[in-house]
Amino acid sequence: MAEITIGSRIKKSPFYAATIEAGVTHFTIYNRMYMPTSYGDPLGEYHRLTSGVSMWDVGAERQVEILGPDARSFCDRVSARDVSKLKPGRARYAPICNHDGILINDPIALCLTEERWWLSIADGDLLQHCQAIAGSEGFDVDVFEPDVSPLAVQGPKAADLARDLFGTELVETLGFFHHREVELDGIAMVVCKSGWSRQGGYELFLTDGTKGQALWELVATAGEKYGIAPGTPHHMERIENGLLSYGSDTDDDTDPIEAGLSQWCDMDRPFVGRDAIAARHEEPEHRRTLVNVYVDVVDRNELWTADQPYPASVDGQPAGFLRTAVWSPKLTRFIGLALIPRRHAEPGTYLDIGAAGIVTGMTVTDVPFGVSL
Ligand code: THG
Repeated sequence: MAEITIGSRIKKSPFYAATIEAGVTHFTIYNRMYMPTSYGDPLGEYHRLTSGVSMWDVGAERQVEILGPDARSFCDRVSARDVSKLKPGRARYAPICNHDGILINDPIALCLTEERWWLSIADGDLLQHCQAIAGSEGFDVDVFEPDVSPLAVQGPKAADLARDLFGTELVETLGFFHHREVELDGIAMVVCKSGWSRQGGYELFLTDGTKGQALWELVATAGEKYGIAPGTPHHMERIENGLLSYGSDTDDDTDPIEAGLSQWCDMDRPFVGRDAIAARHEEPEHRRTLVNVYVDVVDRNELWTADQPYPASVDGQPAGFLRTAVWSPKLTRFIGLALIPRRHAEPGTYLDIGAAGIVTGMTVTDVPFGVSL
């Protein structure tokens, strides 16, 4: 079993010490930070997330702050989604492309004030991209990383916990993707009703990195009566419920349409990458698409450690990749996401996979995994 070296080149979140103390067993590297991916009990963590409440160190979802008179127009220029009318106190999922139309991140954009926005980023160097575009196109903004670290509280009991922490008024008035500045026991944060699960919950954007331990303890203590325990963003739950993992489900040549994000792309505006995306899809049959698949697995225990993605084929010809595969506790079978040529994306199509005999094949389905039949 290989291990990862912990050192100063990779940044630690303000909750890092608390996660070690809480028994984290697995990290991934995300935005050049350590991000917990398991505390050693994937199924237990899944069930706590789907039936109780779970707390996650997602400090690696770094912020890019856009500050200045052109903050709004700048965010609208880099975002494939129209954010030109986003109000202060609101957030929006906002895919971002490079000039070639390739998806390079899928942050949540938070409008704090007219002139102050955060892009809460997935795994990719969005800071440099934004700094370069702000400079080259002459936007009157500063683009930098602020001291902000999200702690997610997710699960059906997250609202009860939030009520105990922040009061009934906040829980009853804060809608989905709304946020507000709050101070709790001298800890300043922005509370947003968001998070990378479909179980409901909040993200506490800590705005003072010296208070990570204090915030962690506050949430853990208040959550005791709801059976809270540390968890992590969870692939079983998010694949069941159709949330994209940029970089897991996509590769370096994926545009947002291929990634299934067309509903978040407002193509009638001149955002960075718009023309290139349109050109890529002039001949849509030459493009790929991300599909849900049922996965045939020989050795269930091997899948946890096997390397992904898996190359797929049809009639011996290469046919894209199974990007991500997991056990679904809800459907009691293996499911996954595959990035494959459109011509093979018809529901019911079977694709071969030769991943050292662990995964043998997959069948495309158009049934959303989150729907109980
Ligand atoms: N929280 C924060 N930052 C993040 C994530 C997060 N950065 C990276 C990653 N997650 C971004 N990915 C997503 C993907 C989907 C959603 C949120 C983050 C999401 N989508 C809803 C949907 O698809 O229905 C709502 C979209 C909308 O209404 O705008 O929630 O989780 N801080």
